[in-house]
Amino acid sequence: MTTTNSSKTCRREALGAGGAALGALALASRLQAEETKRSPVFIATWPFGKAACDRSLEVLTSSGDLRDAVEKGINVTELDESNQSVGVGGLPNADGVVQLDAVFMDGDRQQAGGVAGLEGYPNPISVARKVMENTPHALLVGDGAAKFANENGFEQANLLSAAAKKAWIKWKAERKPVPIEQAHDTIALLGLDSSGHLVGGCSTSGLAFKLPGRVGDSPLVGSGLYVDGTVGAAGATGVGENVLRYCATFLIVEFMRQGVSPTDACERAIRRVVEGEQRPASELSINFVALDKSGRVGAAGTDATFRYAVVRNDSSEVLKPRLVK
Ligand code: SD4
Repeated sequence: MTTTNSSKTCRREALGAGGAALGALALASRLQAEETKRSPVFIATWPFGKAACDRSLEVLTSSGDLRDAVEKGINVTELDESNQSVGVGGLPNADGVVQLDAVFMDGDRQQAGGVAGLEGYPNPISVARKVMENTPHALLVGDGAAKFANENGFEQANLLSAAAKKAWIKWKAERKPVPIEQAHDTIALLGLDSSGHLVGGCSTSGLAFKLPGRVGDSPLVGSGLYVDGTVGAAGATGVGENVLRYCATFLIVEFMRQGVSPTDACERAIRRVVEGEQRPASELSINFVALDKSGRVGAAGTDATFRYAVVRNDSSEVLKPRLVK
């Protein structure tokens, strides 16, 4: 009897414990379901990134397609002639020719496509996406990139605005180095949808009056942009040479993989570059945005003027990043 009683007691306790375990499981799966239904978020470099992210959210809301959302958001900046570092209106190279760089990445199996030194096409991010989707390659350059754009139905346009031409003529006459703050304004835009899918893009005309053929960090996977669907994404703006030699956005994602927050991950990458360069941060002009898979965002930079935009269902704002000195 005693045995039976105690075995009954044990069974009851076991059932109780089992019930608690079942309850915990149900709670965990509900939390997971809520987690996977998180609000979408877009983050982009510079204040003009806000209009781009607003557009991204609009496209995501109406189409549900995150790739479209990221592409169309970046298109807004590319077509804004007043932005002198991206797409139409971008400052040209030393020969007076606008050469554009862009990369598009889908974090699902690190799919990527890029174009570098592309001339005559106003939306390099769209061409980059096509490279990713329609070719087995990850990067097309120069004439090959332009031929691909043409064959895929992209329309050509004059990219050299009157203002950019004027700035180039002045630069040629004076041959003075361009202050870096005036020479960069690249857009890197990262998006996370409510199912946890991550996509990003980066688009630029590169540094003003660069040597013809010079390619910066922006179209290079792991430099101007990196998206790992299992961890998070990061994007860069600033002096490409100081970003690409350290694969800085790859580094940021790797820090996030180790559990570091997006802002701290950006700062750590900057510290790594500072250490490698043995120069003060203030000389480097490198700025980053980051987004992890759970929707946390962050940014850090060495330029006091750097700002970034974050857009969610219930907010759209321009924020001050952590300044690394
Ligand atoms: C480049 N990183 O080509 C780009 C320029 C840039 O904001 O970011 N401008 O080096």
